[in-house]
Amino acid sequence: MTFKAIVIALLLLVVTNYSNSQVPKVLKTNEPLLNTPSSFAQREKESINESWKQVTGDVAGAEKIDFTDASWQTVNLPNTWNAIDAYTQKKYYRGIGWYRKNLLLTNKHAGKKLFINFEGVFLKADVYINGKFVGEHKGGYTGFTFDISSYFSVPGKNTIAIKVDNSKDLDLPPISGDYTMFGGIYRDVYLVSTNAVHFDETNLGSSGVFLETPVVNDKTATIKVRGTIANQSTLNTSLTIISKVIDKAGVVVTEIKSKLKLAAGANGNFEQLSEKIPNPNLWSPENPYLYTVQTSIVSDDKAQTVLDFTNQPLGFRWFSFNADSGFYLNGKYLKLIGAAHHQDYFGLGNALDNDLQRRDMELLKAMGGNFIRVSHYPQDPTIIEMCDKLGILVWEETPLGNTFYESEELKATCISSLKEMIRQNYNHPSIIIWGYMNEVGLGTAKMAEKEKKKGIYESTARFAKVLDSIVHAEDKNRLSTMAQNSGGNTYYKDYGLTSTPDVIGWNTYYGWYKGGFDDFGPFMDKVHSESPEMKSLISEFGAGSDQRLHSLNPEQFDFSIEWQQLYHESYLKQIFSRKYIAGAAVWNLIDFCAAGRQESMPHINNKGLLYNNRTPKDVYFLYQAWMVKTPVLHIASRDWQIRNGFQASPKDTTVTQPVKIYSNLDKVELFVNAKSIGIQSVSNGLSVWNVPFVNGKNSLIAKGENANRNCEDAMQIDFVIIPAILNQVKDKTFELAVNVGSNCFFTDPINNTTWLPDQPYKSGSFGYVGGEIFRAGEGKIGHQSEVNQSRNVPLYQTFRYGLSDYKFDVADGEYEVELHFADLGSKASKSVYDVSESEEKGKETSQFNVILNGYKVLEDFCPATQYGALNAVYKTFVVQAKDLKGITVSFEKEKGNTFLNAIKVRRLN
Ligand code: GCB
Repeated sequence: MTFKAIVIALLLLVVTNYSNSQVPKVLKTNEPLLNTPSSFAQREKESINESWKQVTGDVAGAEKIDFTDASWQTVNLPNTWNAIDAYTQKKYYRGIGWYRKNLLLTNKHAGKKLFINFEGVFLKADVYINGKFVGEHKGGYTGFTFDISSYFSVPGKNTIAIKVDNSKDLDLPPISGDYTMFGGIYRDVYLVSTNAVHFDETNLGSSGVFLETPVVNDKTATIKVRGTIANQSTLNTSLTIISKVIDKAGVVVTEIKSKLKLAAGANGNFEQLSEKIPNPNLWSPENPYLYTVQTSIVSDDKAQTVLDFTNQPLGFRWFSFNADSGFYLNGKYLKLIGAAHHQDYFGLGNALDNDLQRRDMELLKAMGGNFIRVSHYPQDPTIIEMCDKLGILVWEETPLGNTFYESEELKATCISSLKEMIRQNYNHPSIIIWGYMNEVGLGTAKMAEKEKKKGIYESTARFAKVLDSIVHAEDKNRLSTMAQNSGGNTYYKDYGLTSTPDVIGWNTYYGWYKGGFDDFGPFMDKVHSESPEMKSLISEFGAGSDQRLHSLNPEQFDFSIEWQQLYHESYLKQIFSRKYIAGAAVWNLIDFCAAGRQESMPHINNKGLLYNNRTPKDVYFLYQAWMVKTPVLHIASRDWQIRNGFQASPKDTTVTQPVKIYSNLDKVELFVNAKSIGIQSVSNGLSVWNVPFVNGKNSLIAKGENANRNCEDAMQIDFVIIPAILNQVKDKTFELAVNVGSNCFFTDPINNTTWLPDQPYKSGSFGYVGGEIFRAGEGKIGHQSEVNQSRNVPLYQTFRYGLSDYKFDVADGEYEVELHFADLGSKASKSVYDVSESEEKGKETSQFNVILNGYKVLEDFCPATQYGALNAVYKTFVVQAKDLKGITVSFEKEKGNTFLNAIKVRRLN
């Protein structure tokens, strides 16, 4: 082989010819890579993502060669048509869209077998080449490949047209879920060209080659390689199949050879078993050591041409779940701690490039995560490739959630997606469990007709058994799982769903949707004692948070950063103190698009440990403090850089507020404005400080004690002390804003105005008189619907109703009073989520008068009918405060209730 040929061969190895695999940058072997002079692999895999034409809507004749697509937009893949609307409206576009591309094939493609491979198209794809229908694929989260050799003109110009459909279709999973079902060709597309003899490209989108490790322990391991080879040539052929296991240094640690004869046009299977490999380097989160298995098809003639080859990742590891003592990897106890992951990014929808996918997994690893629930559906191949490389154990699942009903088509797609997922990802050592249902009884539980409900549970349970047996038939070495909702414990058990999969995942939201977070541990203990044989882990737990909301008195469902902190602090302790809980995946690693959801950030499910732009929230560092070995030090409530606090008495020059530090160090020292305020021990990753803030800038520096003194974290806080006696403030820039009916400070990120939490009126200060905090259901504060016409949605999602007055004991002068209203209580405002009927029933639409220092400023004021329920209404009035009587806003009920969402007073003169 000439030097040039060797270079070309190596380049081809690196650049073109592998799927989902760990390929050393330069393959060095301790023997010539291939022992034939003129041979190099005859396979090419080329991305064809560029310059597609795209249009939303169905267009007659769009598959035809001579169709004019000049008016369509030009896009590169990955692409979704919901990149904007899903983040701004509940009803984003779900329907048909078309993509077209011209592809010039040159002589190099002549005589090749050609395949088109899609990594993911949501939800249904009809593929046409040069006007002819090639095939259809159903299921939006798994890849698929078509043999298109006979459709293309080579050399020549070819037209690819894809009709994509993301319409809601009850026969296609996911039939339910809060996450956005973005439509489009949102993952990479490849043209694969092979020799006429090649690994089977049409085995459900897989590589056609499957690896197993029949023996694996710390002393020895063997590998089994099996697959199918297609002979699409017109000649009978004799082949040698060579599989080499190559370590990271490029050394071939074992080689297996076998023979296969294939008649013209025939497919044939092969299976190879290696010799024992001594002292395998075991794969684990600390040591994600990957070997490469390079399998080649070599012609048995004199030329010994390499006809095809593939590189697959190999990790030597074994694992087990124990109902009493949790999870073991390579014989050692390991608590699985990580997060679930959705796949969108603000402005891009689900069409992320591979760099962004890689970064998500790096962020999980940097958090100390050793576990991911790839949910609720298979994701980009890059995700699992990264889990292999970084040492993150994987639960991957197919997207049947909430409900199920007997439909042959639905069942068929669930089955095909499950098989595709398993075959496409079979070789990844990071994967340990396959899931096939999420909270599948939850939708059914709400059903009123008893018999119908029973029927659905029974058929769900029957179908779970079918899916479970498919998992085991496809993969004998991994386990099956299903996520169940803690609320459905009894029906899962009654219908046998709890005993169908090998491992049960529990989605538990105690402390968020219901109950307190301290109910979580006892719930798990109960489940464990009732079913001691059940192997369980926590597949979801989480609390929403919004960087604009902070609280010194956080409470359930207030979306404050501080409630999310408390929630995870508590869950981590409870999870770690129960060995039988094999592990836990936080819901969710990253805030994700849930178009139908409203809450504090409409269209976003904000239970992430990171914001959607991938900036970490405080709780990300709490996980680091528990999981990471290198020093971690983080001053928490990091988003809260503009704080306000009430002076306790007029002479005080400081206001004391708590500040948390997350760390894995034993002891931490905190300096406030350059003065140490002490040294504290850290327990469960946490230390809590009482920090005396001065008016104006405050610098906080945390330092590790002793050996870790060099470890430091700092933040600056602008603190505004609110005087105890307001009428002593003579400053004409005086302004006070209140988030009425809320326990939270709300900071408007655009102008930094902080709206204070509400308080009862205190003489000399301010506050409400009478009324109650609005709770939409089960004690949760506020309403979860989007309030329109304001960027400050959370400010309007809470209110106080039934109040008689709002008072400010301000100094004499002229003031502007801003009153903010949005009727949350009227029937018209019923939210799509969780608003209990009883709260809403029988309510009259609220109408009242507003009187400002004795003047009726709003008469027969009925925001819901005049402006629409859930619309922000904002009125300003000018008022004179005289004779030290301050400002009193009075509310006079006519119908329903009086209410107020926010109020601001601003001195004018
Ligand atoms: C669940 C679902 C998940 C939701 C989550 C939530 O139980 O499995 O898809 O996003 O709750 O945040 O409500």
